[in-house]
Amino acid sequence: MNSRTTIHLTALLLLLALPGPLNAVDSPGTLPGLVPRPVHMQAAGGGWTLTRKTRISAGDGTTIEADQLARDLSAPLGWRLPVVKAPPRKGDIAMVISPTDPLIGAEGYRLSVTRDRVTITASTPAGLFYGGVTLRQLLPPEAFNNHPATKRPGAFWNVGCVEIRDQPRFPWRGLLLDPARHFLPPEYVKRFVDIMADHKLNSLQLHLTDDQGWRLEIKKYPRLTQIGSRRAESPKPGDRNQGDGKPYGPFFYTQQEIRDLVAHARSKHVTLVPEIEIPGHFRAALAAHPEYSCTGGPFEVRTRWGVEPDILCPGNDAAVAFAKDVLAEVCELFPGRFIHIGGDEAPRGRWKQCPKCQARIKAEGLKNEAELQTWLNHRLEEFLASKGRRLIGWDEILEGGLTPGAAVMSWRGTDGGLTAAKAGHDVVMSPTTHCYLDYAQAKGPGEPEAIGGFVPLEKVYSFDPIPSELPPASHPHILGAQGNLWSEFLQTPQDVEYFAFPRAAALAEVLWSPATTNGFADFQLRLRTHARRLDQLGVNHRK
Ligand code: TNX
Repeated sequence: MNSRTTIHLTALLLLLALPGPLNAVDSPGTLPGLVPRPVHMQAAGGGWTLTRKTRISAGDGTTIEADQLARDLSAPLGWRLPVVKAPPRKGDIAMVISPTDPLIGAEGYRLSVTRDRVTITASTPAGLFYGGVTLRQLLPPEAFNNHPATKRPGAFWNVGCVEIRDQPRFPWRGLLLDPARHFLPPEYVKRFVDIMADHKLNSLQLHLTDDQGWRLEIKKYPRLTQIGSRRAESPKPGDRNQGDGKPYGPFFYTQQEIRDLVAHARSKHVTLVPEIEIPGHFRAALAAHPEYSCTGGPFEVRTRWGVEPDILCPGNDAAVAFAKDVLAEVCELFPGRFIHIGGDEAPRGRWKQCPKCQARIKAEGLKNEAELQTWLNHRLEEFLASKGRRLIGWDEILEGGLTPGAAVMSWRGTDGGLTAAKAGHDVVMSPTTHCYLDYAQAKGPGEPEAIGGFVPLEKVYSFDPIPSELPPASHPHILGAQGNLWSEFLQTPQDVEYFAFPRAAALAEVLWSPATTNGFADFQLRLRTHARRLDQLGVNHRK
């Protein structure tokens, strides 16, 4: 490299590192740092300006999304864009529902920015919402702040003219939060939903129960939260085999808080997927109800991480009824299609010794304990189907044979998902290799303590949820993927955000953008702009 190239390179790097001007499209023709990258984007000359006179012209059926956009922009603007049921004037933002547009699927949109106006067209409210998210990303990063970006009245924001046509590659674009190990207050879960929606992520799994805590109010069984929502202590930071001596809890979500969360998530087009672990990771439930175990207990809520040998006793009719009762209340609270029953890491040793479980195996003609878990899943699946819902579980539910309608979340690699998809089951990919956002993202003394593993940003970005061995006819069975923020070592919302970002932004792009357009270098370049949005949002992202 000669010295001239070096100077040019240095100048370029300096330019990239400097905080940019207020408009996000730095010059016509360059790509603004949109994350995830849209399917099609054509920049043109000139621009549109958001001023004090800008209104949102809401076409038929668009008012809710128009109000949402006005609300999302009101904090950084310091005023609320008026939403009007009138044709757009020069300078306005127009929202249009066009139900028959074949070019935009269920969640797709077109966004047209001309000198005269911005037009967002979609065939559904979700599409309009995502068009709004893209428009906010076209504005300066300050558009993501909670406070007015400027004190100057009538201050304006520019957007370069651009035509965007966009739709997601996958319908399930998910993350998992684990309030069972370390609780996250409902207000924080709302904020997390907002941040997800800003990345066009649309599915949030809540891991509500585990050995270390039961975090959901169940009216029929008040002991679940009276006993199960607290533990005597937690593992000590720095030495997971020692206790910290600090009582933890009671922490749980009331049913009212869940209803409120569901409504909030719905407004951001995020589906909440409740996970109730059955039959394993069940110790907090057994502390409250030892009668549903194989041995009868007594038990305490687990105070160390790891896998618990005592699990639900499927040989006992009352225990099966208990599981269904819990799921009945869960179905009342969560309107989404899928109910997650966990199913992972359920050691079957107790079942081997349990006369009731052995009697069940015999009576039902089952081969072994793995088939007993399938038998249990079958009961749960029928129960959920009777309420119009579908069962999803971790890939262990494949071991004794899958029940007919079950969907699989593949975490121990992608093979389980591959097998299930080939057999005609729906699959969400969540392999530890690419999707475990609780694993370290970098090495070095400055990095926080983590559970183990190593999943750097580039690894997440390189993920393709569709295994190359899967025949094209089965591709539609891959619903998408999910990044998991298991929280043994994520004690606070700040920890969650540090582990989530920027990796969740990479996953969002994997799930939204066409596989062919993705290039890590291009993503990294756009991430510079996107990191400024995360700063404005106050997200504790890894820099
Ligand atoms: C495995 S993934 C688990 C979780 C842990 C996680 C830690 C899965 C279905 N089970 O219980 O929190 O590893 O990375």
